[in-house]
Amino acid sequence: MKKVHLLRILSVVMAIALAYTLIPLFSGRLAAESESLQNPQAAQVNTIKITAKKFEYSPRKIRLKKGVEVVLELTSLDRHHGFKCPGLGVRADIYPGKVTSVRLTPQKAGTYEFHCDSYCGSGHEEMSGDIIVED
Ligand SMILES: [Cu+2]
Repeated sequence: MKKVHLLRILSVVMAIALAYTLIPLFSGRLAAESESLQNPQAAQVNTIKITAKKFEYSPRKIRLKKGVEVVLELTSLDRHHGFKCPGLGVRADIYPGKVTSVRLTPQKAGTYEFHCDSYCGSGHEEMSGDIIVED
């Protein structure tokens, strides 16, 4: 009799513990879903993949919209390169087999040159491209 009573208490305690773990999970998910319905950009930030190799970037021209956040995903196809865009305050190292993410929200329209700032060989000085920010 006493044992049955104890088991009943234990199962109630466990049910409460389970509810406490599951409810925040569910409500967190609901909040995230309703946020993405109200503001699609909160859930979806545009990603632009850029590859680097001796002695060029692909793509060489990147078009962005003023005030719209993007993530640049940089990777190298051969060796260590740099990615420096002084006009937008961006600098990163790019390695083969690794993705370097740079988050950026351009605030001013214009053309911003970027280049490799890690010496990579005879064509290093010409390794560059443009980020074009449009209104
Ligand atoms: Cu270089």
